[in-house]
Amino acid sequence: MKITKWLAFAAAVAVPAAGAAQEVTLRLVSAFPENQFYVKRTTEWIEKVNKEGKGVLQINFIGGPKAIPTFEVGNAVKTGVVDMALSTGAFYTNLMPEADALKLAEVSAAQQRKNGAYDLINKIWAEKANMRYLARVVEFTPFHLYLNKKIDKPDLTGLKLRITPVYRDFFQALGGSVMTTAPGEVYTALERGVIDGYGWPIHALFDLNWQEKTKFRVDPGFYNAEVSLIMNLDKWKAVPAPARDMLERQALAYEGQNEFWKAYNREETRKQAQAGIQTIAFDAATSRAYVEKAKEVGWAGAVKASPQYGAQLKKLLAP
Ligand code: 173
Repeated sequence: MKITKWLAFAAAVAVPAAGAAQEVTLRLVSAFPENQFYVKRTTEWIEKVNKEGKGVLQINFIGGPKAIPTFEVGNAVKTGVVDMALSTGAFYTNLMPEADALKLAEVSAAQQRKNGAYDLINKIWAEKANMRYLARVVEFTPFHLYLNKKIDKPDLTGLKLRITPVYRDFFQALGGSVMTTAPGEVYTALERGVIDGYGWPIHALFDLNWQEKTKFRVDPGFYNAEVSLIMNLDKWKAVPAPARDMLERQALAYEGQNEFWKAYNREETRKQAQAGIQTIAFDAATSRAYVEKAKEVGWAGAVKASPQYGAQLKKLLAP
C-alpha cells in the first residue's frame, strides 16, 4: 500500500474507533410559522437536547414554512428530505386521512401511551407515511370559530371561512363555505376581507397578530388541538441506540410539559377579551348540540376516510 493511500485508509477507520462519528445530527423543520410560540418552545427544547446530547444527539432547526411550505412538511418527513418536523396532522392528510383524527382525542397523550393508542398511531404512521410519531406537544386546547360578522345561532350560511382539514366537516355541516390556507396566509386574507372568519385554537392568535383583524370568538370551543414531533421512519431505525433512546426520552419529557397549556389558555382567553375580541355564546342546550355536532361529524369523517383504522382510533382516542 502506498503511503498516501494508507493514510487515507487509516483516517477513515480511525474516526469511528475514536467514537466521535457516533454523534447524530437530525434536521428539524416547523410546519408552523417561525414567529409562533410553538416554535419558540420547540427551539428551547432543542437547546436543551443539544446541551445534554453532546457526543450523542444534536438537533438542527432548519426553519419554518419558508424552508418547507406548511402542507409539504409531511411529505418531506416521509421521503427523508428532513429528519423531523413539528406539525399537526391536519397539515399532512395528503399522506393519510388518519392524521387528522388526533384532534378528536378525549384521552390525554399520557393515557394514549398506556391504552394502546400511541402504539396504534405508530403502526398507522409507519405503514402509511413512513413516519415515527414521537410525541404530542400540544393538547388540552380547544379550537374555536373566530368571526368578523355576528351570528346569533350556529348557522354559518353565507359566511366564508378559512379552514384546515380540522374544521372542514364541522363548518360545512353548519352551512359555511370554506377555503383552506396555511396559518401564514390568514392575516392577509383577513386584511383583504377575503374571509369572514377562521378556525384556530384558543391560543396563538397574538403570535400572528390576528387580534388586530378579529371581532368575535364563538364559544364554546371544540376538539383538542394536536401538535406533534414526527420523524422519518428510516432515519429513526438507522439512528444508533444511544441517540434514539435519548431522543425518545427527550420527546417524552417535552410531552410531559403539556399541563402548561391549561394555564396558558386561560391567560390567552383573558388577553383576547382585553384586546376587544367579543365572545358570541349560545344557550346551554345549543352549546351542547354545537359541541356534539362537531364530534359527530368529526368521527363520521374520520371513519369514512379510513374504513381501515377509523373505528379503532375512535375506540382508543375517545372511548
Ligand atoms: O388552524 C390550523 O392551522 C390548524 O389546523 C391547527 C392545528 C393545531 C394547532 C394549531 C392550528
